Amino acid sequence: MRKTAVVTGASSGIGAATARRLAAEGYDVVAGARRRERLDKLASDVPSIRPVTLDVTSQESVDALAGSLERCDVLVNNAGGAFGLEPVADGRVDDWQRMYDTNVLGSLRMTQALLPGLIASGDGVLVMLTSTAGHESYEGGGGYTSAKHAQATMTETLRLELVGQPVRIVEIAPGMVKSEGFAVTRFRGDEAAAARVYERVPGPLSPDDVADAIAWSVTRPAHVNVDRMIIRPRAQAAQHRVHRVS
Ligand code: 8X3
Repeated sequence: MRKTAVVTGASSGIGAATARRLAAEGYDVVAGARRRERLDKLASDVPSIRPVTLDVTSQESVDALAGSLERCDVLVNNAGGAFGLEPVADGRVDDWQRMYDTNVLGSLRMTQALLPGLIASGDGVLVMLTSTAGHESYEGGGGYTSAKHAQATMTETLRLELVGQPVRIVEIAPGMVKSEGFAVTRFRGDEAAAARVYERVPGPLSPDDVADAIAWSVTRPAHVNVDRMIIRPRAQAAQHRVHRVS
């Protein structure tokens, strides 16, 4: 029997790379995202990817996806993002709401809906895509870092609450990843500002690098739980310590 993996935020970046990689590992992949045309394109190249329109901020949408599954062996909570870079004093409440609703509550909705299936599979794996921002703070990142800290803490809590159950709880915390969209969204569509984030950095991570870490973690034997993997470019020693070539 083939295993099924559900990946959220699968229309681009880390989510799309993870959907492709898990399909290559032999999983039937349910790829969820709001942008259906992009999902259809992804699925048209890979027959074992099933595209599903999904909005993780909608309980109805999450429940509809859960109800359509025959089984669920792996859940990758990847949907989320960063919106805005204002200091806390000037942060927009609607940006913060959006960051909490996607990164934190979106992961909660998906986890609650799919956890029974993960446990029933006999060896479920739940992967939370957090970020190094879930473990460090930086100026202008208050909304995103606090949402990612919350998501990281939720992951630890789940591991504590579920010990003894046949489900592994994995946190993948990437640093600088050059993926279409992430920085552009953060800079409210300013592509030039987004491009400057990666300027002269010799080798930021790619979405495939992160998908590789996810695939490795979920394909370990059932008794091996990769608690947390922090993965950064060699050129990034810490959030503020990025090597740029001159
Ligand atoms: C993204 C990493 O460094 O922009 O999750 O916060 S960072």
